[in-house]
Amino acid sequence: MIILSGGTGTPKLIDGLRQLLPDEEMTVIVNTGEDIWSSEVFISPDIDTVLYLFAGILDKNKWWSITGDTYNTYNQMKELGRFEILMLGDRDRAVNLVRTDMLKKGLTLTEATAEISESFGIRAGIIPMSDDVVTSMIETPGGQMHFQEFWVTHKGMPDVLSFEYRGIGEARLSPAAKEALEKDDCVIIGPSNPMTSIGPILALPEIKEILKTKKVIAVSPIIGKEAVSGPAGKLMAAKGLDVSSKGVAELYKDFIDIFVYDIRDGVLNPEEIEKMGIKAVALDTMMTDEEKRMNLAKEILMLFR
Ligand code: FO1
Repeated sequence: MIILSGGTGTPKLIDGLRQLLPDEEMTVIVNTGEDIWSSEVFISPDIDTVLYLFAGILDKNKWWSITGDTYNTYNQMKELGRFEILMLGDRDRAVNLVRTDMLKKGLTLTEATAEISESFGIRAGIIPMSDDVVTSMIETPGGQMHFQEFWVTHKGMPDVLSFEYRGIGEARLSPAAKEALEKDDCVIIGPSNPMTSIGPILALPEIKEILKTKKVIAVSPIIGKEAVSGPAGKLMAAKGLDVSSKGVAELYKDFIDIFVYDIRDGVLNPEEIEKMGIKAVALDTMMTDEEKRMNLAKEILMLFR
């Protein structure tokens, strides 16, 4: 099973899948468009969330960072007048320092992720979407800024005029991701932001053509007219897209077979999805506890049969 992941929605679904599938049967291809350099450390938040999830140390209140982490370094830096965009925990920083050191020594992000994964004893495949640098940059009335600056520093408040995946023109799909996709016919596109979590992965060359040859199930991160969490709505609107599950299906329609939307969605007419040649399935996608995460995962696995 291949899972395209980013943000916090898809990791919740992976948490459900882990209750049903052995970790070694899962390969997660992860967004790197939100990666950021901070105080000489290269942070890859979406990779880390998946790493910590499989390592059993993810803070499942926030769905990022390590549970019970301390913030001594972050606080000391602040006292010294160094404000970091991301509040990075001490253990989390250690992982990111190790990664940065590996990258400086010439390892690719794929190799560094594999080594860190192995150190944690992780049996799932965790692969960055690309070894090239791609960065989600948000254009606001106050100027262009990194996604993390928009989302964390400015709490997603500025108006969004447009956004771009800087570097995408020169970026290639990670060879390891391509190899994993060659070996597996089942793909889940998780309920993550279709603009800044899944969008950068899909913007890479080749991936859409590969997905067309697979059985692909996508889960909508939008219920009615609003994103379950995060800035997906604002970013979709900035691209002139309909902020709805139909808008998400439009983005994925050329390469998905099944579209899962939420049972509470009062706006979506499933016939409109079926007209795109996609099977529409209503499920409970609000993964607020372990049981709900497992139930959604179970229903999705049954759809692959
Ligand atoms: N999100 C926040 O809203 N505030 C933070 O201080 C913060 C710190 C942080 C540190 C490490 C990390 O891996 C993720 C962190 N996040 C934080 C989450 C991050 O901004 C995004 O939610 C992810 O990129 C997923 O979209």
